[in-house]
Amino acid sequence: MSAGSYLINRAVLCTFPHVEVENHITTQNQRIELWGAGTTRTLRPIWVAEELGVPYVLRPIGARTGETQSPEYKQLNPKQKIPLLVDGSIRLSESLAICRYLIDKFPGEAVYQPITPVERAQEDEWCCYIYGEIDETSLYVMRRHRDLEHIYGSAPVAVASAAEYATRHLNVVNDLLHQREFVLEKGFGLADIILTTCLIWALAYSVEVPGQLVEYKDRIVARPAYLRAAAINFKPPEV
Ligand SMILES: N[C@@H](CCC(=O)N[C@@H](CS)C(=O)NCC(=O)O)C(=O)O
Repeated sequence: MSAGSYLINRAVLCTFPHVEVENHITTQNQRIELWGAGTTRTLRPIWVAEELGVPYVLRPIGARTGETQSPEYKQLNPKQKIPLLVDGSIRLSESLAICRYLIDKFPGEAVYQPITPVERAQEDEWCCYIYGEIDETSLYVMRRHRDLEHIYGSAPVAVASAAEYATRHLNVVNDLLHQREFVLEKGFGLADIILTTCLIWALAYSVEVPGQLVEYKDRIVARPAYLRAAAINFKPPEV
């Protein structure tokens, strides 16, 4: 079976004319492929692509469906995680790295692109902080040791502490946003995409989110590109 032949069975009928969801792979295909749908991490690259008008093919494999475990997918991504970007011979995993690649390759006014070393570092500072402290250290710990306790073990103390830890760091971001529309003064960018997807996740997990951040999230998710991306990412597969 080729890496993509399972898609014959998993083809999603997409109502978005600019997004192709293919049921076969052609090796000459140079269009960007985004693998993975259904989670807040897979939402990130789809959202960037929607903001910047990147033409892409969505391969909507899901988390915990076994699809990331297939030998064919393991060949594409030895980490067996989603999301994954394939652009010709380039393969990239890690939602943050994929988003950054798309922003650099398809620059556009909708998403701030840091250029100078200082601009880069300032964006990295917030992306790493939000990703490291809130996504990985807090929310993913809650997911692993509560939702996925059958795999990773139940750890209620760690889950409660992770929720408190998330709130502590969300308060720091809340303070930052007192007088700013976006995480960086220069405008809407990658740090906002990482933050907003974490806020959606945190609220779904009943983590205490400071009020200003809830307002911020409501404002950001009204963006047309977000609405399209969310509809594409969370669209249930048609069988
Ligand atoms: N740090 C990675 C995390 C990727 C990750 O853990 N993805 C999950 C779904 S959100 C996954 O692929 N889990 C394995 C599986 O579902 O089989 C990123 O941000 O891309």
